[in-house]
Amino acid sequence: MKGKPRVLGIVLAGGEGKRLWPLTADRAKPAVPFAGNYRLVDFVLSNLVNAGFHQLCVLTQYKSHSLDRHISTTWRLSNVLGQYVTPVPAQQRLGPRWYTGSADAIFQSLNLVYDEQPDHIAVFGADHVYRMDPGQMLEQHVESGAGVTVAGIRVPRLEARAFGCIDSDADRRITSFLEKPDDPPSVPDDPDVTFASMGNYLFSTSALVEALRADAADRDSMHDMGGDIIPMLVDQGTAHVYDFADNVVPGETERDKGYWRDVGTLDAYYDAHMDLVSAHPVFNLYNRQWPIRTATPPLPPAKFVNSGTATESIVGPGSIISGATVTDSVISADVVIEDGAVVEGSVLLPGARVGKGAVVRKAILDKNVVVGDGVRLGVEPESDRERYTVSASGVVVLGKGARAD
Ligand code: ADQ
Repeated sequence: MKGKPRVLGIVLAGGEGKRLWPLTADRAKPAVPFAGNYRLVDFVLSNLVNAGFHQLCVLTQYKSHSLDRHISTTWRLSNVLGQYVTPVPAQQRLGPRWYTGSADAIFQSLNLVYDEQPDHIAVFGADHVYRMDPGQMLEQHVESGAGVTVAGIRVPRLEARAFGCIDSDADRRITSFLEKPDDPPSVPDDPDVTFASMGNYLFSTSALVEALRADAADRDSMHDMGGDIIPMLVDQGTAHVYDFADNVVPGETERDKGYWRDVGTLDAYYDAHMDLVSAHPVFNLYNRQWPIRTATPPLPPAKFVNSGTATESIVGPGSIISGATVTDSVISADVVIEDGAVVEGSVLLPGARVGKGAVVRKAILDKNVVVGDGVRLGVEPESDRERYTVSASGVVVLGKGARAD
């Protein structure tokens, strides 16, 4: 009888996330809080763990303290069953240099592969909000015998410049892979749609190790997974695509099936939050059959006093809404919004404070931001631009610990 294939999961979590500044001023992008309770990395880890992938390494580098701490305190699996989620900070094992790219990050960490000796390696990004059962992708990967299987999704062609763009034949073999092209190709049946890489890959171990070694010896390479390793395997004719549209996740609804967001920019981060707050949200955090996992701090329940209200909103534990009106917003844990304040279409991260009579509209307030009594944010665009970060679509963003007086 053939045993279950042994899979090592490698989560790439070393990215800087420059376009999410100021939320990434003090933390790695995968550690950015999301949806009240979570950090971005919780989505990929939940998908992998729910699918039974229980040997996972998370490669970190940039400002990784809060990410390392979150992973080691929250994601403790069973030692006795040989399950682990380990943060692996850059260690300079091959000399005094940091990771030069995502492929170099894995090349420098090959000791993890030699230790575990897996049959296959799942290399997944850490910056996306979605539900996916990677077990179904693994089945296709094993059956096809491909060196690598790349998860693909249809996206609007205009957004595809940020992605690897895939063309494949009837047997799902990738015939062309263009990393972030200026003029993305469209799918045959729709000129406005591109088939894009989700940045999630399943490799047979030997294909990955050989590709990484060849890449390390190539002085012209950028040592990037999407830019160098995947095109190399496409040229060798051994790369296949897995269509995310075929993925079936227990408990998903017609409405949230196929949901996947790259929250790489402030606007995308903001929009993905707005996808959570309606009565029938586009992304359903309440699917218990495929839970998004995390650990929440020991806080008391949320409290609403002095006729304070929150509608079409999520409110985290420990938060107090006192005589304030909150609509269309994500209020994380331990937030206080005081009497007469109005919060509309906003995202408040843990510990934010909004003073009496203040107005906060279309804003992101990072951890421990204090908005003083009577202050108005998102009301006068000119003065907001002078003092704060304002995104392309007009979201006002205050970084960790900032004060608006
Ligand atoms: P990007 O997301 O732009 O495109 P990248 O910036 O390399 O690619 O990030 C991929 C993942 O690797 C992220 O999770 C990031 O945190 C991590 N990462 C980046 N640099 C790293 C480093 N030096 N060390 C460790 N981890 C690092 C990729 C693919 C595209 C695909 C999109 C989908 O290259 O083909 O379409 O993801 O979002």
